[in-house]
Amino acid sequence: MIRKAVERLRRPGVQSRLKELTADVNARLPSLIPPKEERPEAVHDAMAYALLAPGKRLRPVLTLSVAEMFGEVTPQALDMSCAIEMVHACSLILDDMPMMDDAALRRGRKTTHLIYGEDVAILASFGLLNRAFGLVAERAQELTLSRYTSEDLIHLLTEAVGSRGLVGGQALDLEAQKGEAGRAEIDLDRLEFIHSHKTGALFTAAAELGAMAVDARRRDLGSVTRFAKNLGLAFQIADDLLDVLASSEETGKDSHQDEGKTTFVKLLGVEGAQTLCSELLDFAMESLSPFGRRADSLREIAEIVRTYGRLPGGKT
Ligand code: GRG
Repeated sequence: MIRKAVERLRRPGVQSRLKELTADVNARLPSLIPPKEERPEAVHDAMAYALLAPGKRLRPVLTLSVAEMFGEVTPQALDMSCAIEMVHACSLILDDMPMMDDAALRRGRKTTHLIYGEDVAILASFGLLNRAFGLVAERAQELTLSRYTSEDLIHLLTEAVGSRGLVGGQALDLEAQKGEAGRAEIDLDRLEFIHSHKTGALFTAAAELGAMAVDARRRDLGSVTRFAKNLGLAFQIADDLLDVLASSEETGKDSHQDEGKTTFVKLLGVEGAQTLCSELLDFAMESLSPFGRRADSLREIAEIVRTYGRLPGGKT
């Protein structure tokens, strides 16, 4: 079944559709944040610097591919996908800061705090986060949905970001790093918890938001959630693999950043991590079976993640 899916993906149409969706996101993002000339100029400039840097746009394209599977890419779905990218950019600014990962390179450029200072970088990250929530609230109110309220959409994002989502995963990740220097050994269960929150939660919210924005049936939403959870965890494992296997020229960010951390690669070895990544993607693909050919863009996203984890050069 999986082989058949992969053969279908070789059709040129699917890949070019993902490229079109990526282009739609890139074209829309600049108009959704305040202009750099508006006060406070430094914060707005830093927001644009972090958000418009050349990222892969995987999460917003996931939102749009799900929306398209159940309906179409509406202007509301497009803006909500951009809101997801804003949350992601916010998390990257914070993650790169000295008190967290202390990274110098992101998306092939100096990290935001190195250009603008830590004070402005923090404010820019909150500026992006706030704009993301505002945008989802504005667009959700324009929708007439039979299955979801606008509050459901906003609530989805708040849960994904909060202490039961990204914030929680990051907190436990930092705690684990401190523990390694002194005590706590971290096992696979705890690592899965950390990454399914730190990384998986935003993938899941991205996909669910796409489904809810076009009023997908609740039963179908469940399949989308299963797909995105497995995809998000697989993506984090692929990211761990790249940290070991690829150079910073290839990834556009610092390599060997995870040296002091427990990662899937450290616990399972390169081959073990590759196998787990691939198995999770197979599970993800299985959740798409009710949707037939309509899910081809999602299958392609999963294949991109599979390739990303295998080859050095998952460049942004
Ligand atoms: C308040 C939003 C918020 C977050 C605070 C800092 C933090 C909590 C969480 C960190 C989340 C994080 C940065 C996880 C790493 C996920 C990851 C693998 C990022 C790389 O994603 P890519 O490769 O990046 O998609 P590009 O640059 O292509 O967008």
